[in-house]
Amino acid sequence: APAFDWQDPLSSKSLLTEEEQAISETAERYCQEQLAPRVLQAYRDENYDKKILEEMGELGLLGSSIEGYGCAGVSTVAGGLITRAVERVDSGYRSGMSVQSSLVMGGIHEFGSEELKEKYLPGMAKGKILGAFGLTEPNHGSDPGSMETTAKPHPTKEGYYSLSGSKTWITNSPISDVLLVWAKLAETGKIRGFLVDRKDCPAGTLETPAIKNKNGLRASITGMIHLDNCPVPKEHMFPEVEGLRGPFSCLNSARYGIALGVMGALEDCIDRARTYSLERKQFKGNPLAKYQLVQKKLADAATDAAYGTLAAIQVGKLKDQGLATPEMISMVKRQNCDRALHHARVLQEIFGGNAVSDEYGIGRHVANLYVTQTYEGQSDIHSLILGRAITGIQAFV
Ligand code: TGC
Ligand code: FAD
Repeated sequence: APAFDWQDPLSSKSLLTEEEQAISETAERYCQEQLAPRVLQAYRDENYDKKILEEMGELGLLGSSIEGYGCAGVSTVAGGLITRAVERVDSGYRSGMSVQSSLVMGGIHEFGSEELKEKYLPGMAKGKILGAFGLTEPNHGSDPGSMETTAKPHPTKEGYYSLSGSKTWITNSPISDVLLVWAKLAETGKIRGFLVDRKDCPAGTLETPAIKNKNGLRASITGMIHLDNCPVPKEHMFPEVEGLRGPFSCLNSARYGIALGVMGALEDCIDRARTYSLERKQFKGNPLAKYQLVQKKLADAATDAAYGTLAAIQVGKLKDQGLATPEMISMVKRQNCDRALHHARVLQEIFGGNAVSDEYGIGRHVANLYVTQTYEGQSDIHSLILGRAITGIQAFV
């Protein structure tokens, strides 16, 4: 008779191919052996070790669903299982990887010229060239369509655009070699994607200061991008795509990765809370796990983790068949981030005062999961995307 597995209650594993299971195991092993031992200190020091991307590159974990250019070409679900393994350790480590893989490599692969793909993708797949994705601006977060960053023909350099403007809250920007910057072309007012290569930028035209003292995602590095008449070769503008379809197409993949990724963070919270509740005794030597209120917290969290995982696997399979809509991705991104944050906060209560110590890890997940609910479309924005699809009425403005 089958036995109930509290770590995979609805047997999501049975939906995976052998290759997907093998990729998941490789990623989980790397993350538990190599990332888990260093995350506490990294979080305390607010330090992101960029060697991590090289290590991931050696294992073929970067840009994993891209075919060719040194990438593994695995399924969307397999890519999601990688983000889940990384996020089980820390959302910040997953963030660094998502930006590299989905937002920048994915963008170059989908919209870049053949020359750009050949020039950048193999080095990025190895984690030797690091990327950042600049969409959000100080005055325009949920509404990137109102961005102020502009690109116009460079006044003195033939064959170059000149980019000016500021982006903020940009993952990896201080350590990035290439920055995918979205800017409005002055001639048309349309949004275009520009691949800014740091080594081509004269002094004073590109600054990427770090944003320090974050109270979440501290194991990831975040910064700004300041462009002051920065010269960018015309062939570094994505040739075909214009408008928000460009950045949002990249976001579809990254949002999918978050949907499965945060299930890893939630599962780690469940695992830690279960262990703690079995060990900690209160009232006549009983473990906390004996009390019904504690069991309900674990049951609620395990149920949403299992449902969220199944839903994300389903959307991944549809995506590979060309049958996924952006709204499906909004649904799993919103639901899984909201439920992961909610349950992490509830499970934190099981640790009592000890939850306040960073040694127990639960507070770190709570702080990180707030960020996952906020970036790549805050949950209320995804509600409006879904509401628009359900009613046909746009409620953003
Ligand atoms: P809207 O009218 O809805 O659309 C404008 C154009 O874009 C197209 N489009 C999409 N295309 C592909 N995939 C999608 N998901 C798409 N969503 C929209 C749409 O078809 C249209 O195309 P066209 O050709 O007709 O022009 O635009 P809007 O201005 O009304 O948008 C509203 C809204 C709220 C949907 C949108 O602005 C939104 O999603 N806002 C959230 C902003 C956001 O997600 N920012 C993410 C920044 S990057 C980031 O956070 C990285 S964190 C990384 C990490 O560390 O892990
Ligand atoms: P705002 O847009 O000001 O929204 C504030 C609140 O108002 C939200 O709750 C929102 O839902 C709500 N709201 C806004 N408009 C409406 C409306 N019409 N109806 C109802 N409610 C509304 N961006 C990048 O481009 N690249 C990155 O790599 C990146 N990395 C990030 C890393 C971190 C650590 C963080 C914190 C953010 C990152 N971001 C990045 C930015 C992120 O995408 C934005 O923070 C997010 O899109 C929200 O924008 P905002 O912070 O300006 O909030």
